[in-house]
Amino acid sequence: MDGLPHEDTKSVCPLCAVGCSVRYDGDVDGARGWPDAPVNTNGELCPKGIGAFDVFDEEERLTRPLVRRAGDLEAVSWDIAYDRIEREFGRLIAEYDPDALAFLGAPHCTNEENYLFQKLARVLGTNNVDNRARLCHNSTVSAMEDRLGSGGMTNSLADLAEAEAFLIIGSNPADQQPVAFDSYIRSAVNDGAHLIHIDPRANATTRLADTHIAPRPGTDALVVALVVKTILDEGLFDEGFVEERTTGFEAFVAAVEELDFEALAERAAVDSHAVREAARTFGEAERAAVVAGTGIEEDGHSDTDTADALLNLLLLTGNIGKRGAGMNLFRGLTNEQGACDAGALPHRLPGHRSIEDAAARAQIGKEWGVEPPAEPGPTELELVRAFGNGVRGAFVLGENPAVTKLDSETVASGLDALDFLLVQDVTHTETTAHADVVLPASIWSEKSGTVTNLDRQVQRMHAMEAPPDAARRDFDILATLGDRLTDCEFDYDDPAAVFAELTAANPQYAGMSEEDLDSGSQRWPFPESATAGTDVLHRDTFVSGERRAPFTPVITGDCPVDADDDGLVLITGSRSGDIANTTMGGSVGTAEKTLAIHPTDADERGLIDDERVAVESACGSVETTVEISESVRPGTVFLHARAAEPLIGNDRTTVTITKHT
Ligand SMILES: Nc1nc2c(c(=O)[nH]1)N[C@H]1C(S)=C(S)[C@@H](COP(=O)(O)OP(=O)(O)OC[C@H]3O[C@@H](n4cnc5c(=O)[nH]c(N)nc54)[C@H](O)[C@@H]3O)O[C@H]1N2
Ligand SMILES: Nc1nc2c(c(=O)[nH]1)N[C@H]1C(S)=C(S)[C@@H](COP(=O)(O)OP(=O)(O)OC[C@H]3O[C@@H](n4cnc5c(=O)[nH]c(N)nc54)[C@H](O)[C@@H]3O)O[C@H]1N2
Ligand code: SF4
Ligand SMILES: [Mo]
Repeated sequence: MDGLPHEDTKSVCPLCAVGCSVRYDGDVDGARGWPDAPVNTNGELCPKGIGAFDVFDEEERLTRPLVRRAGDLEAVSWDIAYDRIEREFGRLIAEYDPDALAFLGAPHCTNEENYLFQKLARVLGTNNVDNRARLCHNSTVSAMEDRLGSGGMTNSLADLAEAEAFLIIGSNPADQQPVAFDSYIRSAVNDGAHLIHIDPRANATTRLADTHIAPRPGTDALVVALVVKTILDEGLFDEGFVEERTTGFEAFVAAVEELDFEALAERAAVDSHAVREAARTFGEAERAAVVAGTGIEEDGHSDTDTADALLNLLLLTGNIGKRGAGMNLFRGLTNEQGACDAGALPHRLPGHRSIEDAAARAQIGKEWGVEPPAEPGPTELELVRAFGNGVRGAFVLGENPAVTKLDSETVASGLDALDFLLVQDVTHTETTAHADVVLPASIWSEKSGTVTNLDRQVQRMHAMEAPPDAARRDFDILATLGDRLTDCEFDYDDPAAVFAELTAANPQYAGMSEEDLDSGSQRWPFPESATAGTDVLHRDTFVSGERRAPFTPVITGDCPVDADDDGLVLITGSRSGDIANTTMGGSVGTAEKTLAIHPTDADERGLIDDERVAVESACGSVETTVEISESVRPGTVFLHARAAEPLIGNDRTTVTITKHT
């Protein structure tokens, strides 16, 4: 290879879930889009996307399979590596049972790869398969699944441009999903739509907002309940929708009436007037949309209070099942949606069908020759917690749990306690350091297949170059492992053959074909009879099959909001789930390493701008530079997620700050 990708081959940007189309046009300066692409319809790319071909440093690539011998990882042939995996997996299943294995997969990988990955796990006899989509948006997806029947973004990016009001909460799309923000939301706001931003910190998204509400971290559910209370008090709700499409309204109203507006506003430390104004803006709009991100998932906890409060708001105002509205989860990684659609989830088969659905299991079983087990597996975090204790062997596909799951010490000792760890990655990571076998895989530009973006569009990737040296495509590795480790059919010529099987196993993809995808995208649900997928979900009935969705209780319970006397609540953001900012890029920029602190808190501690300080939490400490800023609220400090890593435990973090001596 000449080191550069082939010109004019089309693929999908690997750097976030917006799913912009990219190609290499021979210009060494970077990737390009093209007009009429499915998402970036004017051919626009954000600066990150333009650099998509430079994400991986060739020097750092894994190019040979590695096997641990006498403590060291040694380069070996593929056959030797496969033999070792076959032996170890076989031994663990014989000595324990298939549930002694865990499979952590892979929003950086394609739909076909995730499908093969979960098929491998299930054919071996375990539902211990999950992917890190869980970590980013767990509570929002669970709340949506429970109440609406689907965790998928309810609307499309294109129809969001019709919204008259946006409520963006715990999300900073101006920085994190720039093309979605600039091409769809910014244009609507420029045309007169309102933008309400709820975030304890002002960021790039706030610049476009007409209202910014900065609650105490962790009080979002409460603030949304106050918005709901105003809408009810002022009669701004959609009576017709409530009557026809919801249940539990009376009990809900009774609970909201009980709320003491001023006391709760004080608890969240928000301005009552601003909350009421925001409620009027949202309630009076004909079409109003919620955009939610990882900020309402802080703590890694799985409670769904905020997501439930937001769904209550949307049901109350009739903003579900129509254009320019809905619950729009702005996902993070390129194929986070697709990894879930393909079944890399412990409780779901391909197409989000419950693992407990006997008919679905039987249908899949007919295709595979072996039925998947009926018992749902644990979640990714539960699996990681069980490393070395219940879980004896793990297969990690394109993840870096040593850094990104739980606190790093717990994970490191768990990884060491495993009898056998297989990692399939493109580079050395903190996780490969614990591995028994490392398989050198492929990056996005070396592979073909499909990925599914945040607004449910399936798009096709085409390989532009070959993997370096002895590295292989993820797809080929997974097919070989399936062949070697199981008695089932894993003999696929190419990703198209797997996509055909996936569309048979996943009713939401039924009727799609890789060939048709070449001329654009196809959106799920895509029933075979239709010529196009559904852009707005829940129109006449909810995906759950029900005509009505329930209101849920209003939760205003204790919020873990205050630090003790000297402490400050740490908020993090600019979460780096992507390859550029984490393993490959290695570090955050200098500007992002600063600790944003409010002038009042800085004064109290005698801190000045650019001063070096130590920030300490119960888990660890980091050194950083002070940046006095009104972008954060008093009582909180902000640090880039990557820089904050040593400080984060399993709960909301409070920190103390001392001058560096
Ligand atoms: N401390 C901390 N924890 C976090 C976050 C944080 O910022 N800080 N962010 C959270 C978020 S939002 C996310 S999404 C997760 C991310 O969690 P992870 O996904 O575990 O983190 P990454 O570093 O993106 O790991 C991805 C790995 O996949 C490899 N890779 C990339 N492309 C391919 C491919 O095509 N094939 C294969 N086989 N490997 C590939 C990369 O080299 C990298 O090692 O972490 C969450 N947890
Ligand atoms: N450039 C770039 N883009 C990316 C990524 C990347 O690494 N780099 N990663 C991708 C990935 S994997 C993901 S998951 C997405 C993440 O994208 P976002 O979900 O937008 O993630 P963040 O910027 O980490 O956090 C969003 C906001 O949540 C706020 N927040 C913190 N605590 C609270 C709280 O209690 N309440 C409220 N309301 N807000 C709070 C933070 O201040 C921050 O402004 O970005 C994707 N896009
Ligand atoms: S918005 Fe996301 S998908 Fe689009 S170019 Fe930027 S990083 Fe790539
Ligand atoms: Mo993420």
